[in-house]
Amino acid sequence: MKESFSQRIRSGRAAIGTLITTDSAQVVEIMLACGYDWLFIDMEHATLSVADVQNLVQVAGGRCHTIVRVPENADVWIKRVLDTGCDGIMVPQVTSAADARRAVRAAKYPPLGERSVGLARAQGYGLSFTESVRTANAMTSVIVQVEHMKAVDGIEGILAVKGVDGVFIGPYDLSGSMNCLGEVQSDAVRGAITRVRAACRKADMPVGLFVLDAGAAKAQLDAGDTFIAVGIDLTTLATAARAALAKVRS
Ligand code: 3PY
Ligand code: MG
Repeated sequence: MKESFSQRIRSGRAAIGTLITTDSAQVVEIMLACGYDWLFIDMEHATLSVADVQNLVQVAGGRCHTIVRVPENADVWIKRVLDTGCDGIMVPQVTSAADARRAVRAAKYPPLGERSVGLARAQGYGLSFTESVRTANAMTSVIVQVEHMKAVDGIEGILAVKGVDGVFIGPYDLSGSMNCLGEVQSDAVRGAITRVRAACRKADMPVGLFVLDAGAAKAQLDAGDTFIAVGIDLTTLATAARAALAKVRS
């Protein structure tokens, strides 16, 4: 059986990903050619539909892990996204143990949760139903986003929820909840991140983080993050395009 994303982020080998926000097979192929370990496909802040997500997951074709951020913590999104055959979900704005339980309930089949049963791509359109249902809970990762001070304050409760496979810190929303929007390198935000990281380490929970700037990513890995997402497809394009033009014009 292939390695699950959960196993990967527990393996000790850093998993480096990037955000995919465009409905572009070419972008996925480029990121695969670059060697990214996982794709963070974003439905929360992008225009991607469930059909778009399925196309992107098909293009990835199991060559790297695909984790899809659902628009919100709701079973109507979670079951449809998981039925595309992606490797797991990223759930935004998990601020309490109850939120984490809601995500697990929608993402894991009984007895661990109450995931609704489909006969879609993830189940081989019914052809591999028995096998996929048997392995789904182990193979499907539930990553909860800690990105609000309420979540930082309640981190131990969130970490105690069975079925949570990893914690992913969202520094930007976290900074907003601390009244210092965008100041992700401020002492206050860094302090909150350190608290979350320490709690995760104590609970033996993989922890990851989003960084816009690749220069900052190495420090996060050194601090103990086991998975990170560096940059967003369109910001990577925007930054490179502006830099190229500036170079030519200078
Ligand atoms: C945030 O920084 O708020 C994020 O959600 C990054 O993924
Ligand atoms: Mg966020």
